[in-house]
Amino acid sequence: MSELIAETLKAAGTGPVFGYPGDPSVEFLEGCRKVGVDFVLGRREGTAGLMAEAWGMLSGKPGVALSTLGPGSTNLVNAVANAYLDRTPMIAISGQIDTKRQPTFTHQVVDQHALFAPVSKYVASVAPNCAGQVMRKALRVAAAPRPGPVHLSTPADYVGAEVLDSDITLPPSGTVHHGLTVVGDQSPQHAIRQAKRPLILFGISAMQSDAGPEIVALAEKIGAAIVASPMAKGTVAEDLPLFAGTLDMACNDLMWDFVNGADLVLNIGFDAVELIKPWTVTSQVIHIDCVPNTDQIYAADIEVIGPVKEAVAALTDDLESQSGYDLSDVNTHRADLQQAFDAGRVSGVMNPSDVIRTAQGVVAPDAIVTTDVGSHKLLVGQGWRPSGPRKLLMTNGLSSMGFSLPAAIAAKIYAPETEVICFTGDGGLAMVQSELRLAASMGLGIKVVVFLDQSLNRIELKQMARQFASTGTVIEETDTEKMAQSMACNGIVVETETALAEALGSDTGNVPLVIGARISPRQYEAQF
Ligand SMILES: Cc1ncc(C[n+]2csc(CCOP(=O)(O)OP(=O)(O)O)c2C)c(N)n1
Repeated sequence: MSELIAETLKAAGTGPVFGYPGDPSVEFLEGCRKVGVDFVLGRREGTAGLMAEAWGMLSGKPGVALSTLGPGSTNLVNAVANAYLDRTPMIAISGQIDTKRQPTFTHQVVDQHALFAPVSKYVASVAPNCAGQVMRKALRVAAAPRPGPVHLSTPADYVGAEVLDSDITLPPSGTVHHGLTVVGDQSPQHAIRQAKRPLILFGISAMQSDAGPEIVALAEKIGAAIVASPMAKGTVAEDLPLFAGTLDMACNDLMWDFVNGADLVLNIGFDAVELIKPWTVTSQVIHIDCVPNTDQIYAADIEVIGPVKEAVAALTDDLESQSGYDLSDVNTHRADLQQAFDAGRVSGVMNPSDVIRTAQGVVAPDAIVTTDVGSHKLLVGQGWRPSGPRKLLMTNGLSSMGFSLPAAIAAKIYAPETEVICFTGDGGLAMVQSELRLAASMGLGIKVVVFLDQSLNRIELKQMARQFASTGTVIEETDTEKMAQSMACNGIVVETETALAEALGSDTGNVPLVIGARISPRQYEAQF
């Protein structure tokens, strides 16, 4: 059965299996080896799972994660939940005790179906009599809108067994045009024609559909300002005159004021999972997505349901050019946004926004950048200008700390010739730093920029706001250089923008470089 699973994954082109094995994984590892599916040994199931998630973000195909039974599977839950709320396709596979012992055995046995069900689109056991069909269903369910994880258990007495269902039939991929459903009493075209200040807010599903060119064409035709959701950044070039910023990251009040200034908001592939604050827009909303507006986080009296790229193109074809936003209004907003982004800088120290600006000036334009969770993410999310979709990876659904290093590792395996930069807080790195050893052993020349402030700043700021002491939010400094060296990486601490630029510009070949960027967190205090 293991070979059949591996062969199906190979046929589907899902990439390496990221995982951590145990007893019931032995046959599967051998199956992968025989079939020619690479196995990447993360240092923990949770981080291996996040590598699989990042692979799914990059490739659009399910990333594959593996764990053993019991503690391996419980460790994997976080990554599966991350993929679930980040709308990322994933196939997570865990070993399980022999079927005959499952009902009564206690040691290391947890009910995996119950464990994973709330954070998976589908949970099943793969059995010899249905292996081909379960794998086909797993692939289809993981990739179908909204994409997400499926979890498969592989009992120990099945993994090496002969399969009765050895059918490898892949589900179809790709989208054929047409077939939009419009729900509402009014046509979207009519609502758009009435609008004087239309605004497009695009999100994850627009990115997954590669709808950037269609969004720009629609915006230009109707004069719509464009706002990005964090996980969709790069779908539309941020230097376009109509681009007005990223929602729910740094400078958020300014962004919401701007969105509120629109008289019509077109939510294109915008997933409410990224909303942190309640939706406060009072103007009319049109929901355009591959799934209906079942969340009802915002009210939309018109829904256009279908493949996002095709839906936007069809709408654009139906419309005449109209004037829309005065570009000078968008320009003024952009200047205000830039000023707000740099607000609170302290002179004589390195500020968090300096790190981002410096990095943007040095790294290759097509670099893949990953960011972790914390105060730094809010600045990266607003300030970083990715060169295209899937060029800035972040988790903004579950938002689990410890994402960016495993994501950077997956990115470098996925695109070895592309520069990969990982931004992380010192708290987030401490959670997953053992993966640096994996990066070194695989010769992945990634650069890890650590915002060194000895603080779980995002939480410490909340304590400050309530005049509480910094209890449980201060972390001791780690010697970045020695820590990196102990993981067979290079390490350096920089205190100035010049030193940071030099480190980022250096050629580290295939040895990972950890750059501790010592920052003052004062700017965060002024901003958030
Ligand atoms: C796994 C996990 N635990 C806790 C949190 C809550 N949390 C969000 S941001 C943050 C602080 C992050 O600190 P650090 O990595 O140093 O980044 P900084 O905020 O200083 O930029 C915490 C604890 C989380 N998002 N994920």
